[in-house]
Amino acid sequence: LKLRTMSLSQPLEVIPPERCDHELWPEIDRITKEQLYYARLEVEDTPASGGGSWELFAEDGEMRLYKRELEIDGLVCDPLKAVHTVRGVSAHEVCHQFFSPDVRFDWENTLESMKVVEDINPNTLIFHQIHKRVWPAAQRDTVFWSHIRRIDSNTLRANGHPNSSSKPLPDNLWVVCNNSVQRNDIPASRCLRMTLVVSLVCETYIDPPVSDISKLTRDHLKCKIIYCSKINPGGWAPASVLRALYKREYPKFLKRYTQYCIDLYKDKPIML
Ligand code: 16C
Repeated sequence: LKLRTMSLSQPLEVIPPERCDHELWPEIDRITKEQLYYARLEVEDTPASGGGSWELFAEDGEMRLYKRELEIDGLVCDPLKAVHTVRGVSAHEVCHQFFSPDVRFDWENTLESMKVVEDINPNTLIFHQIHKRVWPAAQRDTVFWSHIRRIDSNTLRANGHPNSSSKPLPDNLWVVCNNSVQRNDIPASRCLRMTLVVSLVCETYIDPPVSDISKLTRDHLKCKIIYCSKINPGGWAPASVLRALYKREYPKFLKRYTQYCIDLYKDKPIML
């Protein structure tokens, strides 16, 4: 309970790249920025990674989910991009819950087990997760680093987009990036090792604006959420089952996860 309470309110220290000497740090820094750029490209104007255009496959209110069909060595690896807007929570809060290991079982229902195998710095962990088995395929596991950071306006401008000048800048922006890492010391045992690159990019907009920050309430918070994933199943999985599975599960995940954040924070002080 103590850990949980702390994790909800404790502000995260943002570690500048030059202060981390872990061998993975250059990769973590580069991939996080690349994924941030990729996530913030507009679906309408831009190709999905690897070319081709995004295809809308699910829509519910503000939530829209797009996919692109891609097969690698006969395996379905369709990239996904989901956009959603919710009110009552900040980008920091939504990203913090996604990163934090101590609440993962509260919202993630694909898991059989989860372990933090390395603590790189306060904003970066390496996870080993064993996912629930989906019949008739073999069980999967994943090993990935997960990194959370706040993006300041200078980084955002340097990371700019062709259409960025016409878009309003968010009041703040956070990103969590998860990316597979090869770890020969963590055997896959009875599982097939899935690989992934996942990003959760959240933008806070103060809407309607407040002139006096002390008057800010949760009714002023609008959070734009962009969730992107590229998953390689890592071995045989029937294409039709896989596509039916993700078309059903990603919208459920996004709704469940955002509602979880809204419910969790509704009576708590705002963590901007
Ligand atoms: O991003 C999410 N969670 C993070 C923290 O756990 C992290 C983990 C991502 C991996 C989630 C994939 C779980 C799939 C397990 C079963 C695979 C069986 C394959 C065989 C099927 C015949 O980043 C939130 C994750 C939300 C997941 C929604 C459900 C996705 C369903 C299937 C995904 C496989 C896609 C394969 C490529 C198209």
